[in-house]
Amino acid sequence: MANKSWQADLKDRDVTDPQLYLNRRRFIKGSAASVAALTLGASPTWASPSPTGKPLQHDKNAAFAPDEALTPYQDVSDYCNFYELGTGKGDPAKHAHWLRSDPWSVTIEGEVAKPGTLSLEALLKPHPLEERIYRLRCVEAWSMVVPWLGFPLADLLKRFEPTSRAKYVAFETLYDPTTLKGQKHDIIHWPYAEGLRMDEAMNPLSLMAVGLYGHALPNQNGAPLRLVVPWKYGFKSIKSIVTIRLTEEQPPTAWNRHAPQEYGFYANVNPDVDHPRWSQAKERRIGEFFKRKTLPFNGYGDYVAGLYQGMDLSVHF
Ligand SMILES: Nc1nc2c(c(=O)[nH]1)N[C@H]1C(S)=C(S)[C@@H](COP(=O)(O)O)O[C@H]1N2
Ligand SMILES: [Mo]
Repeated sequence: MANKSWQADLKDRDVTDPQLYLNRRRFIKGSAASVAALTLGASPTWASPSPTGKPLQHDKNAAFAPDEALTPYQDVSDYCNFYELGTGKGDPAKHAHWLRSDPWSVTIEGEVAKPGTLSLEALLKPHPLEERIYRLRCVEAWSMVVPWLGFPLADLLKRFEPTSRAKYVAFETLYDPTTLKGQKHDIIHWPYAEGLRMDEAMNPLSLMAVGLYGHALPNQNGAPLRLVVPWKYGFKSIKSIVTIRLTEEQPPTAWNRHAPQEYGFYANVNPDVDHPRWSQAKERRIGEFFKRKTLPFNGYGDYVAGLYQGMDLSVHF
């Protein structure tokens, strides 16, 4: 059932086009929100036009401040994928309260000299936050430009002292089907899992994010801690992480496991490798009408192309 809505969503990608979707939401919000609130007797939990999370102290990283229009906060928080909170693009915002993101702890295990489980506060303490404006492109061909707050994943991993056997990093999202009701549906294998090769994880672009637009992450965007890997399709950027495991073998990942012919382990943004059911040559930036050409590595080739030298990226897609 839920599976069908994912399939349908992909097939009807023009129907759920971000612009149409967002216009529809704005219309509903603008003209019918009060009626809906009266009828349902509930205050809408849709994202607000400005961030509501706790403001977070940070520095701006001038190296990642492209001269591009930012995707408005409301669109970033209203329109996204987070299957634990439902399969529709608006479900994560609507069901954001399903996720209890405080208190939170994270376990670092596997091939590290210093494994452990830390509270979020202890995990974050040594890491100053920076703002980095990154483009993120979903495999469904929409993209956005977001001022993330976070710190390099490499800095976090080094603290736990990876052993010489650590070749990959696996990440897992919280698993709690009683609250994260999307996990009651057998859409993908839960918990959501992602992975990076060690050199990808240590690349300075790989970001552990805890906020956006100057404030703590809204639940629907992966509170309290998520990955942002801007040269890969959005599904690699796993949300609400509770486990980080360093491994010798390539770890299984949710989408690769679900449909290996459609979603590779690497998932580098590559306009030359189409998804079997649609083209990856273009993308629609949320808020824009005309599609734009998708760039190899989502435009981050200078930083990361070297990681894949000698690899056939149409085989390792
Ligand atoms: N745990 C979890 N992480 C997830 C997802 C998900 O369903 N569950 N969806 C992914 C996909 S497909 C995308 S495009 C991004 C979108 O989220 P954002 O708009 O908040 O970046 O989150 C990714 N991370
Ligand atoms: Mo995505």
